[in-house]
Amino acid sequence: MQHPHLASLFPADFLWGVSTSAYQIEGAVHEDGRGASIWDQFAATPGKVHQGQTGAVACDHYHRMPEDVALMASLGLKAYRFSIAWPRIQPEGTGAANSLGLDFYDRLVDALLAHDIVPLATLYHWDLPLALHQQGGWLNRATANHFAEYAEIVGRRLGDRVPWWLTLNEPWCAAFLGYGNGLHAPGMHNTQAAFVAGHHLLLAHGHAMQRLRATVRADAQLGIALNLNPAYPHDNSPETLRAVQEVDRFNNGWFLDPIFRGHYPEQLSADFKVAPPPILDGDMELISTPIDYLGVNYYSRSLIPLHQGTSPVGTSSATVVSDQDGHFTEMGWEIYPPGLTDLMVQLDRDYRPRKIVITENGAAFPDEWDGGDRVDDPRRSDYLAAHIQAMATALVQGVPLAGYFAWALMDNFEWAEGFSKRFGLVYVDFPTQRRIIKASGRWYAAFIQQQRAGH
Ligand code: IFM
Repeated sequence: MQHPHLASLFPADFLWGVSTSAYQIEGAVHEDGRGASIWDQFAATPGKVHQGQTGAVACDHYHRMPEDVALMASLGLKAYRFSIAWPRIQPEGTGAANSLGLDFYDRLVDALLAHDIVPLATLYHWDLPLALHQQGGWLNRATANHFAEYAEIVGRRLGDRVPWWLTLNEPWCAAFLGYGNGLHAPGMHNTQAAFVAGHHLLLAHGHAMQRLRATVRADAQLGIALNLNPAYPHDNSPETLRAVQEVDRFNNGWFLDPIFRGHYPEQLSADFKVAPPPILDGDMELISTPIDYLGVNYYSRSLIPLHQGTSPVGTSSATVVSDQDGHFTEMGWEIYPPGLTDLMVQLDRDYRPRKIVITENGAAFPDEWDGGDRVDDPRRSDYLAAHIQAMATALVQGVPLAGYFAWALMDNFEWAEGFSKRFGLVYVDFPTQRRIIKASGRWYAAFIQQQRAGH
């Protein structure tokens, strides 16, 4: 084990886990009364997903859940982050709960607890019920009210046993990729719409915070997971430094400011060149309902080139240049562990979250399986080790870090990239659904084991 000292830097109760989300792993899209989601429709639309792939089967986790939980236990994981599919719970997004859908998550939670694995549940990881989309989706304020009912249903059923909750996963992606540039479901291309959707997602978060608080165990920790992406200047010209601030508002402030400060960044709608979001009385108070912890999904940074008189916002590929000496994952994302330390320190200084949990961090590489029981992925182990080290550096500077969840437990449906990008610590041979623990999975298991042994 290469990092004995590193493991000892973390407190005994630090949560070491892995993450997944419902549509990316479950499959079984027509089973037990599940309704359709915007991702079923989007993936079925030609040209939207790599090779027309869909999540219809994915990792078949819906049927293989007990063995997947046993696999996690064999890795010695302390925690598991999963998401609940809203269309399994309310097939049309409103009305009575589908008990078969709730039963699945009930069994999952019990299986985790039976193996001493702490469950962390995300209410929304992008699979909006299609019926709600047909009524306007996140452009319709009523969707936030429907989300409140859904949160209450789930809170009542699982809230006695699930100690960690996230309302939304990455609302930036749901709003901007879904409504702004159309790379994700529902595939709309309209910057103003992204801004409106973002506001309604935040309202849904605020409602869900309150409904969960009223229904789940008193010691439960409630939060939201944001994908945050620190921006760095490529040169020191005033134009570039201004562009860095603009990108930072777009990437980070758009969701951080309303949640922690109760208002949007002042310049945001000007940056977008759109009207301000549709804020009604009481919205910002609801959105800034105090959270117990901030979930941070960190993968990379943005390196901002010179923007002469043009706005970098909304043209994400044009906002980033490559560091020629950089290393990149198969997603084309630069591997930049110091960005995680910087981000943690800045968040702590600027927003003072009570706790931070890294709810996602990981890398896609073109892993190869030899048909036996080995998949060698040294770059992924290095990626994890470097980011865990970066977290330790933040921890010793006083950042209140409470957990780390590697993305992902296993290879899965990577949205518009289909199955072409493998993020798992466990390899999935999709034709046979065989799972093979990668070398990085073994590395992570050994690291956790060592951390346990040190306390
Ligand atoms: O697979 C996604 C996940 O659903 C959300 N965060 C980023 C991951 C990798 O792209």
